[in-house]
Amino acid sequence: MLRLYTYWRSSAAYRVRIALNLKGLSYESVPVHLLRDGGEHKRPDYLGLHPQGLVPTLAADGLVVPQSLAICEYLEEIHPEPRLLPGAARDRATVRGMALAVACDVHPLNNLSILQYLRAELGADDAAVGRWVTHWIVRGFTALERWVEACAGSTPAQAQRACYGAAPTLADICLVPQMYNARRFGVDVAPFPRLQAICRHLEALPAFEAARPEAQPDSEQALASG
Ligand SMILES: N[C@@H](CCC(=O)N[C@@H](CS)C(=O)NCC(=O)O)C(=O)O
Repeated sequence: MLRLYTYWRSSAAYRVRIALNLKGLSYESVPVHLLRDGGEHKRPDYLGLHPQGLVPTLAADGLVVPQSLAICEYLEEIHPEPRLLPGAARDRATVRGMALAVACDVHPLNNLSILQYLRAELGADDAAVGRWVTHWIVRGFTALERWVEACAGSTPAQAQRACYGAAPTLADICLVPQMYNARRFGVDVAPFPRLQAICRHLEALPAFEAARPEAQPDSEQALASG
């Protein structure tokens, strides 16, 4: 049985939920609340699973895998279909590049502990934190919008339903949660029409719909409705 340590609003966990759903793998969700009691991810029992104290973590048959992209690649290797990475090495390189552009160069800068540090250690107020988050998301999305457009090449526009081609890949698994973050932080995403169109299309697919934060059993919405 696959067990996913997750938090409904965590975009890194959202990536893994999409990957599991796309591959049709059932899993048990173990909620790790990032805010309650100072953060359940900082407890010794969780640190025993994930030395960095971040979500998500995947546990399966005695194996424990921290880091969302390592988890997605592990799932890809043990359940190759449907593919999250294209068949040709050159296409895989592009998809991995796009995924890393979000996962390494955008997402960490709007992560909870970074924003807490800005507030507590550097004295940033809400407005400054908002400017910080917006700056890094806009910078990352500007590049990704251009990159996705360049990759569209000669394919008809409707064939480019995802970041790279028609089918969802690891790049989309990173983009959709980051778009969720952008909206949540009130970032104006109008300058990114391609990224928006891709997200609209993907968010309607069952695998993405079931992975969205508000659909999780530990979401504020789910807990409020009992
Ligand atoms: N690179 C990591 C990032 C994980 C990460 O930053 N998780 C966030 C939630 S999206 C977290 O646990 N934050 C807790 C904190 O910053 O204290 C991954 O892809 O798994």
